[in-house]
Amino acid sequence: MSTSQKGVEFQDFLPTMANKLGGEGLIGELCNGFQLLMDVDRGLITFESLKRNAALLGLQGLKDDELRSMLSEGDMDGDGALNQMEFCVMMFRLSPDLMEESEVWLEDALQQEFNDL
Ligand SMILES: [Ca+2]
Repeated sequence: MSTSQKGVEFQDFLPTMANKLGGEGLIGELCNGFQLLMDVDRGLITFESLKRNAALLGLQGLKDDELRSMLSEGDMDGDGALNQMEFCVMMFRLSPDLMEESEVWLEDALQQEFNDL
């Protein structure tokens, strides 16, 4: 497992989000993605729950093996699923390409959140 990957390019994306939310709000928002993806019964993101919910997040273009590699990338304790902490850490290590796609659903999620207020 590669833990030395550096240079994730958040530069385009983070300032906008940070302005809207503040630093802690931004982290909270990224972690909220966990709620959308998790298997409600287990409270974990499993391959099945990730696959089931990927389309919600605009990630339906990802193939099974890409979803699996997302999981194994983030899975630090080796149980084959992501808990919230693992997911949050993974969000910060995602590839720039994926962040670009995620920006769309994050914007949507933000919109909904603001609408709810
Ligand atoms: Ca895990």
